[in-house]
Amino acid sequence: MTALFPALKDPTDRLALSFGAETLTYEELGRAAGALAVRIEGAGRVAVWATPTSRTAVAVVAALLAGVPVIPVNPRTGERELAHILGDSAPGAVLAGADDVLPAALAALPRVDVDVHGQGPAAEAGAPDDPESPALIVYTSGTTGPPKGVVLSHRAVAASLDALEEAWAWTADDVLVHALPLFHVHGLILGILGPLRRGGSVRHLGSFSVEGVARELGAGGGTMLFGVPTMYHRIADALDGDPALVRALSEARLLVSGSAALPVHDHERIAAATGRTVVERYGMTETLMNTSVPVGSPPRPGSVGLPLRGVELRLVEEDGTELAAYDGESVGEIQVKGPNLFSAYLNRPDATAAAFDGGWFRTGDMAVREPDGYVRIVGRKATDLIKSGGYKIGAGEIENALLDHPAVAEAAVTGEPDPDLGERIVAWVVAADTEKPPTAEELADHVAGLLAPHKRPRTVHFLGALPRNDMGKLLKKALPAALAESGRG
Ligand code: MCA
Ligand code: AMP
Repeated sequence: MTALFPALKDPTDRLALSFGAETLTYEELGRAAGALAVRIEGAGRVAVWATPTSRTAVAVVAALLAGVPVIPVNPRTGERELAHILGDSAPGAVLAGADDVLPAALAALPRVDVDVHGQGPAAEAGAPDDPESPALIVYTSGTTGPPKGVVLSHRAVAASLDALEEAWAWTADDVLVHALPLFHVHGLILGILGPLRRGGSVRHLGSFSVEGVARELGAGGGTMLFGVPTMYHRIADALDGDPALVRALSEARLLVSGSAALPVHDHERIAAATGRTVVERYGMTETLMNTSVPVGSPPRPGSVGLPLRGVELRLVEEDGTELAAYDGESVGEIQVKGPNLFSAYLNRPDATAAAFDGGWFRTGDMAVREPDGYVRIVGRKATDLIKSGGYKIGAGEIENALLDHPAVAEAAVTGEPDPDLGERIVAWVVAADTEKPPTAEELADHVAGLLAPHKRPRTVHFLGALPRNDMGKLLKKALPAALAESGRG
């Protein structure tokens, strides 16, 4: 395979990264990452304290150059989730900024400070001896149990980014604007490694704001925007009465949404105000990118487009039969094959084996195919997986965290439709002492502290008992009726 970052081979003073006032040219990035790569060679795996800063970008590029697998860590990860990630992935060191304050579990590891102005020998371009060697281990939630570490190879990263180059006509002239977190595939692999692989540049906003998008896409010179549907929803809400935002979006070359479905209503509001259509692409931590609406094709709100180069996609019925129909109505589970796929779940051969059906990866997403091959996602197999703000969250991990609160006797978690977040986490709780139930805020803080703030329940309902069948199995569908009956709804 080619080097991951060809632009670091003969680096120029072109802008590579900008995080607010902090900017790095390819030459500066090459020197900083080159210096850091030398320091971490042979470190085994490294955890990266993935703040939305240039340090994270430099640390990840350095590790990839050194052939050291990276575990990006959400700086807001709660204690239980962090303990699981560190126990499972066993990093040999943590890379963080000199002034970052790390939680005890990470502070116990050998620490390597990331100096974004480090002066090393110019970096190698980053061609691993073995393309199958692990590049990143990204943790992702399942329906039950703690998150699993998805091992992504150099081959998978390069293949997926190069397929997007073709689908989006993505070049070194592109300036990508985004505000995504840097501990998931969307923000880190697509949003940072993507522009760097093309030799283009990225302007990261630090945190999402509609004003920031207008500023960086407009006068800031941005040509592309990546976001989750919640961000596009907030943009759509703001378009009326914000001519600068309308102009910035109208002038952008490409607006891309992913990580969850962008409602047709938001597609339409953006198209009506700006004349631009948002392109949707469909991916997953385990598969990186699978499909996209190709740039320049007619608008298709509600569709995630066609399989990307190298990706084979099929729909499979419940009984395992492959669907032949391209009729826009026969629903099957999406299964995929291709060079974009992950290598394995770390330390979980059982889960890895269960995720495949004769070489095809079972995505758990349900879809139909239109006569021209366009894929439309219509649902998800597992109701216990929630997508909130573009984050995948397992109901089971939140239920377990809630049950660990001394004032909680029983707990169930569901995802309810939410106009802003797509789905909102709702907790249904039986208090240990029904006379003195905990507050909703207390429970949200408890979950945020153990797992992560984005996993906290946004609504908490208190019930006298959870609805169960004769076998004692929880009936999640009956929760709203139980609440109405209890007179508390
Ligand atoms: C609130 N906060 C708390 C608590 N409540 N902190 C601790 N305890 C609490 N009880 C803090 C938060 O940390 C945050 O701080 C602030 O309050 C607001 O948090 P929140 O309400 O969660 O923010 P939001 O408004 O709901 O965020 C919307 C968002 C966010 C910006 C759209 O959901 C987001 O960034 N989503 C991106 C998800 C993503 O990248 N997914 C990719 C995975 P502060 O304000 O300081 O931040 S999917 C993927 O990778 C696949 C491959 C794909 O297809 O893309
Ligand atoms: P994650 O496990 O966090 O990587 O999330 C992957 C999941 O996000 C997929 O299995 C889909 O359910 C969902 N997803 C990603 N992109 C889209 C999209 N454009 N439309 C609908 N769902 C999407």
